[in-house]
Amino acid sequence: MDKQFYSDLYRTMYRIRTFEKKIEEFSMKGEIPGFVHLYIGEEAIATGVCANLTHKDYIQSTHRGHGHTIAKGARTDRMMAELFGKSTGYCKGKGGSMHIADFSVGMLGANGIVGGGYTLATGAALAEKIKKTDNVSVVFFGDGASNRGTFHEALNMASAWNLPVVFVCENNEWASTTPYETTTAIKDISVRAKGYDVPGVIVDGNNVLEVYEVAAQAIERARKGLGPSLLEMKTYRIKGHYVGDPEMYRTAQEVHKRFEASDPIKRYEAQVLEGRLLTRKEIDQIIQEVDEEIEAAVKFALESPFPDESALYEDLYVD
Ligand SMILES: Cc1ncc(C[n+]2csc(CCOP(=O)(O)OP(=O)(O)O)c2C)c(N)n1
Repeated sequence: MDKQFYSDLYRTMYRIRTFEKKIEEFSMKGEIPGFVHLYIGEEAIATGVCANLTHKDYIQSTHRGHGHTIAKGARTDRMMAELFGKSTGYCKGKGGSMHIADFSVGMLGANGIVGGGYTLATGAALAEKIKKTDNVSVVFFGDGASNRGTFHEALNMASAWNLPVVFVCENNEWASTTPYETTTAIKDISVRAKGYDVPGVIVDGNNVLEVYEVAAQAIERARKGLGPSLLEMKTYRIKGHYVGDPEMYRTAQEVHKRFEASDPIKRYEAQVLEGRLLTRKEIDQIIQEVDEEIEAAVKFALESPFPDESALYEDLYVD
């Protein structure tokens, strides 16, 4: 791996973190309409997985989708504008956080329906198989979503039909206000892979290099026509379920302790500095460039117009 590889991983993770912090700030001020779910603390997953994908590959995202969208290569200015409800946004300001998609980079969409992505990603994989390409499809989902019936239906079909799709579970230990163990009978979601005769792997989801390596194997397997895999990324939800969540169900100390121990950006920074893969100066340069990019994205969003009233009934149906 060359320097570019290591700096791209840092840039993507830091870009997601910085984007999310801005969203939190403006959402708390009431300037961003609707619900927003932040990806802070989970950046290594989207970053490590998507580093293995090209724009011809697909991803299907979730309600917590900004990180996936950024990691797949979408533009932060158009995302920011969408979140502010502006006409320059990805959905012309009419969709908001949970509907952002960018087909030009293979990002098929966020999804407000928990567990709504499996069948879409499996369908995309089936299309690629029929077209005889070596493109793959990845579906991200939470631990809560793994208890939806669609998970089992899609994984079974993907395995039975040997489809190029990778199931990436982001086990952050929470589903809204509900802790993992109260809703899920098994300790590890990855063991469900056995029931569908596919590889199931547990990954440290806060270690971007480990995520990258395990995802590389699963994606390669899918590209070669050897079928799906289930990857369980162990992580932790650092922020409330949504911006503004009073979080009555856990203590701030508990969250602080977990973040201190597992912050994926801090951990990666230590790895690359220790291993002399990047210098402090190179990291600071990335930080400065990304800070400028996100400031410019906010400016773009703030200066863009809201959609015109006449656009209310446009784009409701796709031919
Ligand atoms: C079908 C459906 N049921 C319930 C909800 C409400 N809801 C939104 S997010 C969420 C929790 C999802 O938890 P998880 O899948 O673990 O993802 P996380 O929020 O932890 O990333 C729920 C229940 C929904 N949006 N869709």
